[in-house]
Amino acid sequence: MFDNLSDKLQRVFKNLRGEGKLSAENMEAALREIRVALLEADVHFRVVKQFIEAVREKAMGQDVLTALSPTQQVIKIVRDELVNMLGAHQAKLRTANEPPSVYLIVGLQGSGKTTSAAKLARYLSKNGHSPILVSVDVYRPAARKQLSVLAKDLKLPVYEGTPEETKPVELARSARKEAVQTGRDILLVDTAGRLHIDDDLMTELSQLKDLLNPTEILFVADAMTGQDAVKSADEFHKRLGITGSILTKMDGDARGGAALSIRSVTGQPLKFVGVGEKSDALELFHPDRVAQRILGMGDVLSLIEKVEETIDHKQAEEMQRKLIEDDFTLGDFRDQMKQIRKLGPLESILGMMPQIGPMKDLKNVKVDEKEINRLVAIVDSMTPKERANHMMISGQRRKRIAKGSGTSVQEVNNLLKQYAQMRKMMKSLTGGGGFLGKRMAKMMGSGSPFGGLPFGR
Ligand SMILES: Nc1nc2c(ncn2[C@@H]2O[C@H](COP(=O)(O)OP(=O)(O)OP(=O)(O)O)[C@@H](O)[C@H]2O)c(=O)[nH]1
Ligand SMILES: [Mg+2]
Repeated sequence: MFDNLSDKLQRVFKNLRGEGKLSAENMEAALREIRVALLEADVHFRVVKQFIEAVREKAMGQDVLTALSPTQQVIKIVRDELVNMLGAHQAKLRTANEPPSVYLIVGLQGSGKTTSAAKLARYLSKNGHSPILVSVDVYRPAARKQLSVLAKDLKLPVYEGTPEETKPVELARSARKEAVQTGRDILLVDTAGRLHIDDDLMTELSQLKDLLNPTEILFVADAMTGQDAVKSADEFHKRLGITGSILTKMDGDARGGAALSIRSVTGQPLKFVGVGEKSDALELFHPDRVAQRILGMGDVLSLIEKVEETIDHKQAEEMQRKLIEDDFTLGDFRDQMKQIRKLGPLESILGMMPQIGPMKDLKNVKVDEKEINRLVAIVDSMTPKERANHMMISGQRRKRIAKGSGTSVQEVNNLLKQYAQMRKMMKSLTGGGGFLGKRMAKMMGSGSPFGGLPFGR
């Protein structure tokens, strides 16, 4: 998402480093380039202006220019300013003193309100809350149904309303009553969107605000709409007073400008980002981590958290034991690939790696997730005996396996080769530490073909 910006900033720093001594002149040139990079990433011009001024002021200070490693200092200044611009701290959701806390979800049509409401409910229930949902979108016929379906999938309660309740405020009032009666501590209110901000929409939202006295008014913005998202966030804030934003579709190829501007323009923090259509594709927004990522320093913390969350520790330990005892079969190879696949889109994982040293080239690695599925299919087509001992797989059997998995003999051969390579490499990597944490980093850094995984350039 921040690829272009990230590339450009890193080039600026590289050039600065190449200059040897840092001077007011080459610092000015660097600032100009940073400015262009930010504008090209679609960051709001006012935010860019503020940013550049803040960096200039700090970077032109005497001690920076004469410091031992001036470029390092400049990078640190840019990093700190990025964090500042993004909101300094991870902004938590607030809760009311007396439950239920009401979160009003607002935004333009199609921005992702309903999806985000469901994602938030899931997130909250996983974090010790008991949310209930209600849709007050009485205009689009399928809107309320959409939320009900999502909630049912998540096994979370939703207030469906009665046939008599045709107005948003009526639905909201009853939903809150229901929340109190059923002991739910958070009520998520999904509202209707409009193509453009209009008075009707704002009046309706104001009425809901007056009625519910929400703890959070979360503005949902579609990152793909770039500056339009920022502009409407600003307008919603002026008319309604939002308390934070959720930026959706960050998994798309948006240039990231909205993410970088929305906090500065509204003065309200970006709390979550949506990174996919599924209910679990919601992430807390960490300004410092995102800044690190933009500067190519990687987001190792998020990566570790993700691995921790996803990896089955028992299985990882078992895997480790097998590796040490040289007992790592094709079946294990398959299971490991499945685990890695569970981590989510591999590109997003690689994006969290620091872009330094041997890892720098990782950015250009193309990950073919279909390829992983094919490999899994090949191993699935083997007999348990074959999975335990790959040496017994004859040419004839390779043909059958290829047929059974809808692949070619060549692909089967390749997989067996990769597996053999992986075993060899694993043998040289045995030792203490978490399996997919340290190991994965080592595997990647070693310049090996990703432990036989289907990563190509
Ligand atoms: N890729 C991706 N798609 C998303 C994300 N969030 C929402 N979507 C998709 O965007 C589309 C619109 O989402 P909705 O949640 O229905 O949007 P809405 O704001 O409720 O729309 P209205 O109720 O019509 O105003 C759906 O197809 C969602 O699956 C996201 O983070 N990533
Ligand atoms: Mg909706």
